[in-house]
Amino acid sequence: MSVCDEVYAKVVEKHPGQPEFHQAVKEVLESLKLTEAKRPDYVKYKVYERIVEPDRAIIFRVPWVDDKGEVQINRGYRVQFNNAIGPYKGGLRFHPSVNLGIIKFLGFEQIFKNSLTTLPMGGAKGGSDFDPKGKSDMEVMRFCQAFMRELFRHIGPDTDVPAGDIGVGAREIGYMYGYYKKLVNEHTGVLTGKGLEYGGSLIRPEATGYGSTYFAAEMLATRGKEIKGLVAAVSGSGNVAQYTVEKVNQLGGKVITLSDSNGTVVDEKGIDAKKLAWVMELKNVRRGRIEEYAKEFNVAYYAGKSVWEVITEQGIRIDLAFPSAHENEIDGKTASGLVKNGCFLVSEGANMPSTPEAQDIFLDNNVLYGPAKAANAGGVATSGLEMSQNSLRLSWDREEVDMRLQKIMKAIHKNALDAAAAYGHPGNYIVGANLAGFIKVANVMVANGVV
Ligand code: NDP
Ligand code: 2IT
Repeated sequence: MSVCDEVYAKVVEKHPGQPEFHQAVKEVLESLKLTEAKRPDYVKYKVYERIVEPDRAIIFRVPWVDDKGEVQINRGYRVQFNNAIGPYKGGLRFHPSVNLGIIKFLGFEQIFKNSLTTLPMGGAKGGSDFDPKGKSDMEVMRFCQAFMRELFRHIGPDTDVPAGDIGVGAREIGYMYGYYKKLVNEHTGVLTGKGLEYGGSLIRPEATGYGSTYFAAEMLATRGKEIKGLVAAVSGSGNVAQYTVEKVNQLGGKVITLSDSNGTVVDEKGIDAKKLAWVMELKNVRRGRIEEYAKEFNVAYYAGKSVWEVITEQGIRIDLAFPSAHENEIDGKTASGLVKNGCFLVSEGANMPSTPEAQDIFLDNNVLYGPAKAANAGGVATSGLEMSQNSLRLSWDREEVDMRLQKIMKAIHKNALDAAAAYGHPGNYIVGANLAGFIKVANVMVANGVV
């Protein structure tokens, strides 16, 4: 049995009932096995054992009062996973499905993703089982303040810098930042994704979707292809999905799908800039459902179906897939459906959107498969650029930030490809991203001793 196999068995035993965490760890350890023989120092320093155990996991009660005057109790989390290469960094997710296992899987992935960005950031994640859907702005504000009332003592610009994720966007970051400032009496870069007027960075809202599209373009270039003229399916209709559509359009592609947790729309004519502006108003201002798109533009709506089920069941031809909603949204069946319907590239905007079975199907069918920790790293990379600007006390213009983002996505793509080739798996971006992300962190964990 390899060391990594033993470590995985222990993780399953010591973290029961956390299947998403097991899934994320298993995929990474499969890749890390390749380093065991070459790096006896990693074995000696027990880097594999140490990297799967969070530095700390903070769980707290979040009591708040709703508009009816009733007391509500949610649970808050912050898992600070690894700070070998920089302060803890990673988003906050507000969604009823949040539990400790979900936050641990996301925090674990973040270690390698953040390392890949080339910037000095450790890995963390947090959030709550609070559901912002259907809540008034004042309720969301009171929740955010209650959440920060505990979180503030665990974070700081050189300690841990949270940001957004599902259910946490500009509004929530604004309320949390305002309350942090009130509590600590400091105006610092303690959160990213801030509004432009109080320390935010241009391009941060766009960065995850733009980044996963840039990553797709890099993968296509290895086969002498470009996005221009290709048909894409995007899932979700939140932050990542919206800016993926924008960038695919700008690069001359056509996006024909969007979804939310209620269903999927298919618009064969393409979701152009005008329709996208309508979606942004629907989702970010009115906070409505994607079903309204079907009525507004007279296209098909599939209630209760994911984008991937609709493509599979309706036999819709696509070239590119950008899963941008949530974990495990593509399973083995729909992965086969995608391949059957012409899909030859998957660039993951969401975190861990493909099940292990789906990943195997993509690899077996020579699909250009860009795993989340590489493909969606543009978001946290631009958070890193926001931190740099906060430290410098100046702001870069759009062109400067976008140029840096593009450079980072190119570097991630190259480093992943190089690592995959160096360890005998050319073209396998899963192995490449895991190893390129890991080696930097592991070297520091050896250099800094057993801490
Ligand atoms: P948003 O909250 O802005 O949007 C999420 C979208 O996904 C919504 O359309 C939502 O539908 C849908 N969705 C979420 N959960 C489910 C579910 N369980 N079933 C069906 N649909 C669901 O989040 P983001 O766009 O920020 O995040 C999307 C993904 O991208 C997540 O996996 C996140 O971790 C990842 N990511 C985000 C980054 C960022 O910078 N924001 C960076 C890197 C990755 P509904 O409104 O109905 O819930
Ligand atoms: O999953 C992710 O990388 C994010 N939600 C963004 C994290 C960040 O700190 O910008």
